[in-house]
Amino acid sequence: MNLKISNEVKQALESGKAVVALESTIISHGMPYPQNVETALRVEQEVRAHGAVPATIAIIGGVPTVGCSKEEIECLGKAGLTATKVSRRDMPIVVAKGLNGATTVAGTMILAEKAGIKIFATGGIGGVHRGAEKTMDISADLEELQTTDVTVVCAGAKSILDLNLTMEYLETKGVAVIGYGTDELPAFFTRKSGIKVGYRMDTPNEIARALYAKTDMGLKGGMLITNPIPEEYSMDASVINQAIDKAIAEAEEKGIKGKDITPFLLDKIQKITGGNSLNSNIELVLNNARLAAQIAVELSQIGG
Ligand code: PSU
Ligand code: MN
Repeated sequence: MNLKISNEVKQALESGKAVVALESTIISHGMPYPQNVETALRVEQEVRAHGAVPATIAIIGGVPTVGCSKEEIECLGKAGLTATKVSRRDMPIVVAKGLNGATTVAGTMILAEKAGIKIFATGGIGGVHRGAEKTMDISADLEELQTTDVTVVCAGAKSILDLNLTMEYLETKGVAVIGYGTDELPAFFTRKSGIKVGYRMDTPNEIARALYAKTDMGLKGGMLITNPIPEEYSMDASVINQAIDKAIAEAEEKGIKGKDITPFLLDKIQKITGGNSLNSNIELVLNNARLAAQIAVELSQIGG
């Protein structure tokens, strides 16, 4: 296949240096322009500042690209919701048509694995939607964590999802959910959800050793590392939950479904809560980039 890996990323991988994958749907569909582009570039800086090489992943003109340029990031950020959101099922279509595509967590994991990148940082993952017992809306991100050898560092999941069902699903799929410095699953904008994670780990080294053991045992799939938003940026749970309920009610009213629902809800929540939630969102992504870089450095030191 035609996989374009930037020179910097290629050299880092060849010399066993730490590399962190970054997704692009968060740029096009997760935040408004121009903050999305500014954030994507700051996230890359944060990864570098902690000793790893960033690899932003997308499909550019039909070419799966690992290590996007500033211009490519700018282009995806400007395109916003008009860029194609690429999860597993969309990938061959976007490649065959020669389109630009922003990769989701699942899409980014697929390309990161092909490039040989083990660690990936993002904001929030997709999961089991509220009401999934009727709609069967379960993000392909969860299946990908079962089968693809990439570990995702996130701030938990937003309560646009059913967090209990998301945890049950991951357990069924054999995906370990680790709380970084916490026993509780973080809920993206807030540090707590009242739901227990599988394991608590307190250092990047502890996480790297678990990842090393998984690879060493030949166990397929990734782990999910959940990193609570820093206290000073966390939001008031009732404010954010009200915004989420309102956004979900509007999506139901408008009959929004399938791949459009997550971007619709993210956009609505941002509009309802204003700059507040955007700032929290930016800070938690930076926080995850930092932890992912630290884990990647530890992993490269133990030869994983
Ligand atoms: N949740 C967020 N921010 C995001 C996403 C989800 O809090 O940016 C994006 C990610 O790219 C994720 C995708 O992989 O949405 C999930 O979409 P779906 O539910 O359609 O699988
Ligand atoms: Mn879905």
